[in-house]
Amino acid sequence: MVRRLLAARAGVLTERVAALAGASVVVATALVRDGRVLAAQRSRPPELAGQWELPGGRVEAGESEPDAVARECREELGTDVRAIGRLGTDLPIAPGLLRVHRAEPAPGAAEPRALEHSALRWVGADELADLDWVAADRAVLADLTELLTGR
Ligand code: 9L3
Ligand code: MG
Repeated sequence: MVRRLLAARAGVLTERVAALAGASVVVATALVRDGRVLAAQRSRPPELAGQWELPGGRVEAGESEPDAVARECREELGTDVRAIGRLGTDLPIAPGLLRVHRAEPAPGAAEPRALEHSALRWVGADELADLDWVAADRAVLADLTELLTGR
């Protein structure tokens, strides 16, 4: 409980420091359905093309992170999701920090489509290691495994 409180405080602090420093926050979505997470294969930029990621993008000014998750999933996947909490810790990336949010499909949501990615794939815990993940997302694989297996 105390640890969770401290972690939450630390999260708020990093967010404020990042905002003050002008660093951008990028959200990534761990969309889970039937025990699998949705992985998306990047189509750009050339140095990341072909690698897999948790879909998402930059949080816009004045936008909450859960709203950014929902907007990015509508833009990139053409589907509605609900963000339901953080997964793992803040991960340093070139433009600032990456924060992963767990999400579930909104009721009646359309099947995700690769509107900006090269491909999509629902991945089970035992297949996570098979994908060539972008470096930042590799750091969240242990947390993802825990999430998918309930351990
Ligand atoms: N990024 C890394 N892992 C992710 C996401 C969604 C994004 N799971 C990095 C790649 C880009 C930057 O964050 O350098 C912004 O992402 P986007 O707007 O190009 O998707
Ligand atoms: Mg994106």
